Amino acid sequence: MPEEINVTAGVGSAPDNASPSAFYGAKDIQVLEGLEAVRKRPGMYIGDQGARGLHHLVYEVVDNSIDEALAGFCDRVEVVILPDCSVSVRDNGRGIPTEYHTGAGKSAAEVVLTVLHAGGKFDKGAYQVSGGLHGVGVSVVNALSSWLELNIKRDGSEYRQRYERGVPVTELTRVGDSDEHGTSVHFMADDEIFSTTEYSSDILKGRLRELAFLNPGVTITFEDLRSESADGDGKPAQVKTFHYEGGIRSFVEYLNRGKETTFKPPLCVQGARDKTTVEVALQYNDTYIERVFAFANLINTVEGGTHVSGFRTALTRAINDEARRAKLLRDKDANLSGDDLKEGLTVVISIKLMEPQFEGQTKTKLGNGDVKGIVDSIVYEGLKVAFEETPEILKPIVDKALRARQAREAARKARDLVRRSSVMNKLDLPGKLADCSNRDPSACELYIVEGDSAGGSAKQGRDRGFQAILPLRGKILNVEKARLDKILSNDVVRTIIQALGCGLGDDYDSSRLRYHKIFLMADADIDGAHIRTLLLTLFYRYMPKIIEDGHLFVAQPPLYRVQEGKKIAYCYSEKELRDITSKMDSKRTNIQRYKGLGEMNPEQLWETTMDPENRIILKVQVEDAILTDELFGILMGDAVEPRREFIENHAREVRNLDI
Ligand code: 0RA
Repeated sequence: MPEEINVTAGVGSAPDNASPSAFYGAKDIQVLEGLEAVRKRPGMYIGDQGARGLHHLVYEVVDNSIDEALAGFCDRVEVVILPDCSVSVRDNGRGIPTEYHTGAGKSAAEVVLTVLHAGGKFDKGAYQVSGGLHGVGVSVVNALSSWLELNIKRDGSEYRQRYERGVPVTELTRVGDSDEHGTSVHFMADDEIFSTTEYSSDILKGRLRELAFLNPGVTITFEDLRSESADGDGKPAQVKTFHYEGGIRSFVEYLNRGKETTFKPPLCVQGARDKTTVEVALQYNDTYIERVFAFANLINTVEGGTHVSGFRTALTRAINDEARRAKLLRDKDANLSGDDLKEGLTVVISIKLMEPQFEGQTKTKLGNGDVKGIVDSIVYEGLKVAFEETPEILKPIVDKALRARQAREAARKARDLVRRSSVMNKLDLPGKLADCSNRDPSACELYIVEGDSAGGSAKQGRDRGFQAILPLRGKILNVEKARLDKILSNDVVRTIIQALGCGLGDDYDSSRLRYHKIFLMADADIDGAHIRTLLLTLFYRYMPKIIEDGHLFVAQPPLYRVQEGKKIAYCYSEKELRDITSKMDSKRTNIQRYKGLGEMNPEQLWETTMDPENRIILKVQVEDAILTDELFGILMGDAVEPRREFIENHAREVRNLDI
């Protein structure tokens, strides 16, 4: 241990106003050990060292600014990606305290920036985002940045300090007068730590927009000054401003933009009990999909939790009670069920509580037991009042739920048919499926292949021990636009569901999944992309657990085969082709371009795309639930304008456009 400390110990200088010793004391050594621990196991603090962890750095700093806003001291946060890919987050909060901290022997700011979990909020009374999921503190960002420049304005002065890999390389220095207040953290993610340092401006904008909805009154701006911005729209960078006085009501309007809604504006309920505040906004649209976005202390609780259960109970009870009172349900009608009320529901739930308990695989499930009852009673009372004030919105909701119930009956019948034949009986598997001989799902792979000819090559090329092939032919239904009964009557969907064996929707059962690796294999052209998107939509909307559990992959067939004499190489991108051919004698090379999977013979398909030793595969992951939801809505939904906009903005990212 001590050897490692020595390496960094000499880098920092002891500030004038700090301990008189020129050497690090015991406390500093603790600090260095702490930061070293972060650099050794970044995953423990920020999730991973890929794109997700990288974006996490920005969220961590922004969350600290948002904490200032929650405490009532900040109404502006500015996020800028600079041309060198560093990120600056500036707020007009109180500014991190700068005074000398006797106990620590350094400035309070240096404590906040170097000591783990010294988020330093001494006012325990406030709700804190940084007490939650992210909550690792700016010191972690500091430790994982090759450099970080801190700028603080407070008490009439402006201060500055620079750190390198977490270690202060200057003192916190007063650089001038200022009558402003606030903090600016400018950092460069360390490329020794992160496998990528390329931010996605869409992902950052998604979270910043979300934060602006959740904190009405706070203005959050975003600017991407990189020349090749991830936006790729070729337009000069512009400042994007997020500011929503309407809060989560505006959030629901945003989620439902371009869709027909049963009533306007969204219904809103809010209340508080025992230091827990509850806010809910909801609206029904003309789709068949339910979208529940729930937040606890501004953290997106993707896995749900007690606040979501409380909401569901209240919604069902309030609508049934009011529908009976208004004689929209007759005495002989059965109560509407929670499922009847899901179709087309868009809801945002935001609660703030003192000591949130985050559970679940990704620590995004709220566990506080008392929250269920609190949310239930606040939402129930609030909805009753709302339905009394605007009785006209109740009828369309009840009518829609009654239609949903009928359709669900039809769906149940269709599903029973599918289910009965999906019991693990080889005879009931779809005829086109070339199954593998292994019966252990964790060892088995299913290739869902577009087209019969590619399917034929795949069947011949595969290792039949553990690889099954399901060729698809015919139209894949766009599940974004259809209801479950119709979805289940579609041949292609049924074939897939039967082969997988795990059911779908509420019926999904992971223990019945027959393959733990599922590959989507389609041509590298526009049609292939379309088919892939349709399949992804089916999985995302009806079997999201397959994606969450990491079972879904996209196979990556090569685009070119290059041969020079006996040497053969496969290229998966244009760049690879350039790199490889530049090293070859072009007169003697033969370049074959694969227009589709069908052009590969079985051996080639095995070698390049199916052999676990050689193949390149892409795991399907959902980085940001709201962004993904939006994307599927845009790509597969009814409205044309947002789709055109998306395609215009992203056209430059499409590399192998082949119409
Ligand atoms: C510690 C104490 C206080 C504020 C902060 C830290 C703080 C941290 C960050 C990080 C980014 N922006 C920030 N703004 C504030 C309380 C300050 C006080 O009591 O005056």
